[in-house]
Amino acid sequence: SFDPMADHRTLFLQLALSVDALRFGEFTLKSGRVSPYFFNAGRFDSGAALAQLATCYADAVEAAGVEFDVLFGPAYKGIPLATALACEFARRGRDLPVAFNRKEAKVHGEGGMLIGAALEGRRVLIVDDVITAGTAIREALGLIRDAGGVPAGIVIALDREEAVDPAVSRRSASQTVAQEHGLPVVAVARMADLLELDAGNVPGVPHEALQAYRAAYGCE
Ligand code: OMP
Repeated sequence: SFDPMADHRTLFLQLALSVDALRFGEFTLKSGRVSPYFFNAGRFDSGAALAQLATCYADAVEAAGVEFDVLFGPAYKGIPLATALACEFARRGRDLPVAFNRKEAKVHGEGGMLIGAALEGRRVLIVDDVITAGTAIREALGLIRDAGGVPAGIVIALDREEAVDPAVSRRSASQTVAQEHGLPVVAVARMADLLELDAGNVPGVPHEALQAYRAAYGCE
């Protein structure tokens, strides 16, 4: 039978549920919004889990056809994600440079805020965990431009597809970032995929609470 969800979406959501990276309850987000679900990329805390997650990211990036020269993982959550993705691309025959930032400026030693490959003059793909209001992604774009890099796109595991101010606009934060910066925002899975998976009756997923949250804050 026809599966309307691309493989990497289903695989990622099932993987996230199995390692408890996707949890349900009551969570206060960075934006202050109270959400019935939370995605914690820190639960991908073993080599095997990170490797499987990286295959999902790589499949999503390849399906989207984004062109870039270097991977960038924003501190902290993006660091293992970009690194694991670089390993996965190498396994697929493409050895890509990878870089990340530190959060605290270092005054001794090598100094600077960036670690790893140079960004200057290169097309940079940001690798991060989740987008809600887009604040974290905007910060990463600033870091890359300050280092002379050219942002080429963003890949995240989960697009929560939330409108920043639903009373003003129902456009999602990811759509807004994509339009403002003229960049592709690639998500391995989206809130809509979670609801679709849920429609298949996954135990423990509070369908009505998720639907209500999406009706209140989701993009159209
Ligand atoms: P924005 O900066 O609002 O896009 O939120 C993204 C950040 O919020 C992530 O990098 C996390 O630090 C955190 N977050 C999660 O990790 N998982 C979620 O499900 C939701 C959030 C959040 O606070 O919105």
